[in-house]
Parts: sequence; structure tokens; C-alpha cells
Amino acid sequence: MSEANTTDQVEDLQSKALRELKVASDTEQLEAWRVAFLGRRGELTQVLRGLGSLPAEERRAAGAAANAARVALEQGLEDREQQIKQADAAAGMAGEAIDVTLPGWPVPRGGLHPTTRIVRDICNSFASMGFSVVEGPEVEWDTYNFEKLNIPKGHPARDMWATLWVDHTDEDGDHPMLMRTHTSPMQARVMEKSDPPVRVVVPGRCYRYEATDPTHEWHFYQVEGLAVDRGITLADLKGTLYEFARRIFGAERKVRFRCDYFPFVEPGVDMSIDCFLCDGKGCRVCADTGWIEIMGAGMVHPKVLEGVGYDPNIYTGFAFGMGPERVALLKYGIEDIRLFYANDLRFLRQFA
Ligand code: 2NM
Repeated sequence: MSEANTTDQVEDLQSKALRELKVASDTEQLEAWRVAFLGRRGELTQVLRGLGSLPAEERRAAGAAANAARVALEQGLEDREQQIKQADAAAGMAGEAIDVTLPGWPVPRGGLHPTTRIVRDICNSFASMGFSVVEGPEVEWDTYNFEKLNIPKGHPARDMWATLWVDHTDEDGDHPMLMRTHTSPMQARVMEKSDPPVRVVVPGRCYRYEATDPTHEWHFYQVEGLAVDRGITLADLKGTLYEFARRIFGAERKVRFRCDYFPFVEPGVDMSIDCFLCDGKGCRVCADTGWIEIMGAGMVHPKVLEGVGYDPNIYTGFAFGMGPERVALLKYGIEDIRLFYANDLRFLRQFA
């Protein structure tokens, strides 16, 4: 290696470094630049270190050039730091100016939960037919959840509701506490507190001790309804629920009633609508029957009326109950009830 060569190299290195320094535009880039040229393993540092192994006559000139380069680079770095600081300060001032022509920040908006929506739709359809909407406690006495509904202790019908018991009873010790398995206890409370005519719908959360699967949750909603007055018949039940079905599932719906058993009604029925997906021809949703069951109903059992202080020889009534999540599953084609309460925004946002 000749003397001229090393000196040239140092000068080339210096002008390359200064060129790169000009385009470094923030603290991070400056630091990277410093490491690349002046750091412990930087390019100029390597040259300085290599000086010792040069022949004496070459060392002098190359050493002088390398030292000059180091001074130039260090000075350049200081100057550039200063420039960037000033530019940043100026930009900061500019940043404080308000451009009133810019669009505003979007305000994130929440939405209603799909269950809330369908519960409101269902309640509104009954409200517009003269029903009041009332809510009741989710923790109940066995008395209201079962006994007043004609489901005495030890009755086999209790097996219809896998119950979550609360570790607490009243002073007598014979009224166990539970998580309500349906909203009917509130209907018993309404009847106890007011004289006929009664027309209420009771939406709310219910609980059952059950394993979850695509069609079962251990907590879920119900909307139950009740109408009691003189002269109410099964025809009133059918007319009211028919109208409800058409409001929620479309004006062309047909309905079908069949016998069913619920201990608090006599007779008891279940109501199906004709399948809105295949128009009754048979498909996956209606399990090839053409019909979809959407609720249970019946004429309030005389023992229930008696139990709340109504004379069953004067008053009759109908009652019904449905699961709004199931209504939503059908209406919106949702495949798994567990999606409702998994708090996955990708699911929930579709309904907001
Ligand atoms: C249903 C089906 C049939 C019902 C009965 C009563 C009460 F309190 F009047 F006795 N409330 N709800 C009832 C009747 C509920 O759900 C499937």
C-alpha cells in the first residue's frame, strides 16, 4: 500500500461520511452515522487503528489525514445535530397551528348487543299491542320460581329446569334461593301486586345448570308474556302470537300450534312458524319439516291464578315464553349461541 493510497482513502472516506451526514435527518440516523464512522468499529476508527502497521514514511501523512478527518467528522456531527434541533423546533411551532380545514378525528361509537336489539324488537312488538314491559329480580325464591307456578317440591316437572341454587334460605329455612330459570316468577309477582286486566311482557336474563353447546348457554335471555282478564280464550293467544310472528319474521308467515306440556298452563302449546328460508319446502334450518318452533305458550293454569289471589272462575289468561337468542339465531342465521357472550368484537360489530 502506498502513502498516497492511504491518504486518498482517508480523504474519500471523509467526503463519503460528510455526504451521508447531510441526509441524516433525526437523532436516530445521526447515531447510526456516528457508529458507522466514529464508533469503536467505525470505518475511520479502523483506519486510525491500522496506522501503526504502516511503514514510517507513509504513517506520517496518512496519520495527519486521518486525524484531520476525525476532527472534520466530529465537527460535522455537532453542526448537523444543531441544524436538526433547530428544524425540529420550527416544525414544533408549525405543528401548533390549527388547520381548520382538516376533517375531525372519528369518534368511536359503541353499538347495541344483538341480544339487546332482538329483546327490544320483541318487546316493542308486544308493547304496540298494549302490553307493558316490566323486569324482575334474577335471584329468586323457590316459591316464585316454582311453587306459585304449580311446580311443587318433589314434582317431576322440576327436572325440566336444571337449577343453579344459591347457598341461602329465608328465616324459616324452607324457601331456598336460586338463580331464576325463567322470567315467569316476575309474572307471578305482577299478578300478586295488581288486579286484572294484566298485560305484561317480561324480558330478562335466566340461568340453568347446563353444559354449553351451539344451542345451549348456562345463562340466556327470555321474553315471557302474560294477559289476564275476563273472557280471555285460546283464540286471543293464537291471534296475539300470530301477529307477533308476522312482525318479527315477515308478514307472509304462517303459524302452527301443537299440544305441549308446561306445568303452569293448561292447555299448553308450542308455536312454530313456517320456515322463512325455504318457505316450508324443507331445508337445513327447519330440519326438513318446513316448520320452526319458536315459543311455548298456554292458558294460565287455574292453580296459578288461585295462588296469586285471582278467582279462576272469573278470570282467565294466556301466557307465553321464548328465547330471544334463538329468535336471533334464526333471524340472522347465526350458527352458535355461544357467540353472543364470547365478547368477540368481530361478531358483535356485525350487529352494531
Ligand atoms: C312458557 C310457556 C308457557 C308462562 C306462564 C306464566 C305464568 F306466570 F303466567 F304462569 N308465565 N310464563 C309460560 C307458559 C311460559 O315458556 C316457554
